[in-house]
Amino acid sequence: MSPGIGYQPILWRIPIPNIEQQGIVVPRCDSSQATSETILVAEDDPIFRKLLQSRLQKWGYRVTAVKDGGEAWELLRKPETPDLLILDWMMPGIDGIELCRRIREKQRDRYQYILLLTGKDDKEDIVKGLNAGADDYLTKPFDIGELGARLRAGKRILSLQQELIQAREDLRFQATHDSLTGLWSRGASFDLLASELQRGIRAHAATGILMIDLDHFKNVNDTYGHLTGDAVLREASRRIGQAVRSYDFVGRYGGEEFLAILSKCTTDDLRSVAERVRCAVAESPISTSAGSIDMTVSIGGVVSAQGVPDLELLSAADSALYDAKRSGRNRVVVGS
Ligand code: GH3
Ligand code: MG
Ligand code: MG
Ligand code: MG
Repeated sequence: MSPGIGYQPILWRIPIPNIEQQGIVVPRCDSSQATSETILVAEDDPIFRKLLQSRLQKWGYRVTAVKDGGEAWELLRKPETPDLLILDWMMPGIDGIELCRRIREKQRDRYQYILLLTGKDDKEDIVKGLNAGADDYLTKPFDIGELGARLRAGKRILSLQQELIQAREDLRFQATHDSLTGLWSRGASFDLLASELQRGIRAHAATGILMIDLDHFKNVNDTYGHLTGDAVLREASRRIGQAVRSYDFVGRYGGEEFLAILSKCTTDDLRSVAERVRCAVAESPISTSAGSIDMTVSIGGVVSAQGVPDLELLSAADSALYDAKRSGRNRVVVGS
């Protein structure tokens, strides 16, 4: 009743070392293997369902047990569903194979590992089950220890998959954020500006931009060194990020220059957000390991007229910033 030699479920796609071959003892599945994993069991035979449920609970799983495919599908359509599924093939209504198909068709950000329970051990049926989207199968009646081992294999796949998702998210973050300040990177800021301007055109709303530049920042580096300069940059970035509205974006445009993109923004909004940013940086000295350092920013802002290209807007904000610098720094100038 065991799977044929050479049978490898999803494992063929992701190389996983055979831990038993490496001489590592795989513990028997018993109650000492506490796990907080949740499992969905869909099984129409009440005795078998109860048996499965109590054994899985003994192993530490949180179990949701349902009596047919329809109930299982109701649950699986909810946003938060278990990643480990044990589905009986033969059930009234929606059977295990149809459930597999539906689960695989559904767009989901996390993979669900499906162990199919079947009374069939005909090769063709097994192929049908795997083709429908099952990752593995067990032919009834099965050894309970084998069930435990197969669930552990499923959990290994799921945790690898979680690691991959996490790695992809980390890479995405690194590619779009500045490593020193955690703000959006220059490239991502341009993309955000372009899409925000497009959104503004569709919504008949203006977008505001602020060019924010630290005043006499070179003096900080010259007086205290670059590491202290970095600390000041980080704290100034944090203050700027906190002073804008929750739906605005702030990016690091250059060395000590920042770009804030303010969606749905009137000239009055622009002025008030810019003043908040200016005050947030200037209101108290920035404390560093080298002592407290006073810092101020100059800000140039513009509000987009519909359809003005992003580069023209940036250059208008840049000229406003230079006006702010020329007229004494620590101030906001709104250009047109
Ligand atoms: P202004 O008021 O006219 O803007 O004067 P400023 O000194 O702020 O401007 P300037 O362009 O002369 O100097 C900017 C300095 O910012 C020079 C550069 O070394 C420093 N800088 C740029 N990026 C970083 C960084 O990541 N860390 C540190 N510590 N310094 C940086
Ligand atoms: Mg059944
Ligand atoms: Mg500067
Ligand atoms: Mg500058």
